[in-house]
Amino acid sequence: MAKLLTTPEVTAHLAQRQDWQLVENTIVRELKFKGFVEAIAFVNQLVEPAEAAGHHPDLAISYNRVTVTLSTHDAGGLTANDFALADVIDGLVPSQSP
Ligand code: H2B
Repeated sequence: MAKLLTTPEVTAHLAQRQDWQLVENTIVRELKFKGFVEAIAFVNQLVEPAEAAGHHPDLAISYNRVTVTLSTHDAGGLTANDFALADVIDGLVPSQSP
């Protein structure tokens, strides 16, 4: 099982990722899209890399907003796997996303 990160390690990872916020023992990014179809299309893009990594985001969709919450459930907190998946997700965000 992946090792839980220490608080300084989490702080250092977050310092490099301005779009992610620490919420309790998770990291969260909120994204806004043009509409529902675009939001769902984005979520669909996450399926393959999440499956490939064996690491899955918690997702909440509200019309054109997608809230992505990452934590390692098996470890009960944040591990390197969460920040690796955050980087994959960041790479999928359309640059024109408002
Ligand atoms: N995703 C996340 N976010 N955390 C986990 O602990 C986790 C997962 N565990 N996806 C994986 C699946 C595990 O249960 C399977 C057996 O690989």
